[in-house]
Amino acid sequence: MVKYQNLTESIIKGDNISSRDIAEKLIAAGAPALDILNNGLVPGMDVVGKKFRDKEIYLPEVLLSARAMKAAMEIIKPLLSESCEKRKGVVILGTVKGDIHEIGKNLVGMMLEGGGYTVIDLGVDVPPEKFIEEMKKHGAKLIGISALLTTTMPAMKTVIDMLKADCQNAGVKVIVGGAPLNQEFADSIGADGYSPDAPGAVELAGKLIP
Ligand code: B1M
Repeated sequence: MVKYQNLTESIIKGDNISSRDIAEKLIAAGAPALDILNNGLVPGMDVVGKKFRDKEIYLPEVLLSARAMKAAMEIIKPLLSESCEKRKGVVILGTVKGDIHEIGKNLVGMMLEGGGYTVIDLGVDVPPEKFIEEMKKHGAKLIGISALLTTTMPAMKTVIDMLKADCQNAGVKVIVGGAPLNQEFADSIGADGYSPDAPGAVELAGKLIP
């Protein structure tokens, strides 16, 4: 009988064959998709993040773990969307222009989906005007921006400034996150919220667009 812990271990090991297989077995055993995400996948990536910070593992291992997480997500994602009967608002999500880091952004997206939001993921290296364009297209009330490079953080302010320049966008909120950010930076660029992690982003969404 497979357990969430087995899935966590496959993520830490970076084994995409096992992670997919275990996710399939958990689904077959009746485990809810959201529990698989919260109790199996996220704890695995948390460990990987800590090990990387402590220099116990290096970049290739982080990338293997991300691949293992993606493989399991392919199995649970369709069920994750179905599991929330009443969808909440739409969130436009992306990594800021000039930045191609996506692992943290993807985690945030998955957790928001799991939390009942419809996520329009614009991917990486997203131009400021694209955030605004997609927000309007989908009638979204929340934009989430991720940045992992100190050099790309200022481009987050460009999105916020463009948003605020048009009074028709009043009521649209922006949340930001990414390893080099903090609350002080978020405040300085006029963001409506900052979270250091993916669960915190879901909490923020709940407060800003309940
Ligand atoms: Co790069 N990289 N990287 N990298 N990379 C960092 C960020 C770096 C700190 C490594 C280092 O030097 N120690 C450094 C930045 C230094 C700086 O800016 N001061 C760096 C650099 C320099 C670079 C390049 C410039 C290297 C080069 O080419 N010379 C280059 C830049 C390319 C570009 O973007 N234009 C580059 C490239 C890459 C790879 C492509 C190889 C790869 C990315 C692969 C991918 O994403 N598909 C990569 C990786 C993997 C990393 C590290 C090792 C790991 C990042 C990661 O995925 N962490 C990173 C080192 C580090 O962070 N310690 C590093 C795991 C992830 C789960 O955490 O993204 O922080 P994180 O997300 C967290 C929270 O931050 C938060 O929730 C997540 C989950 O809890 N969060 C949000 C994130 N977004 C959020 C949004 C929210 C709310 C919360 O609301 C919207």
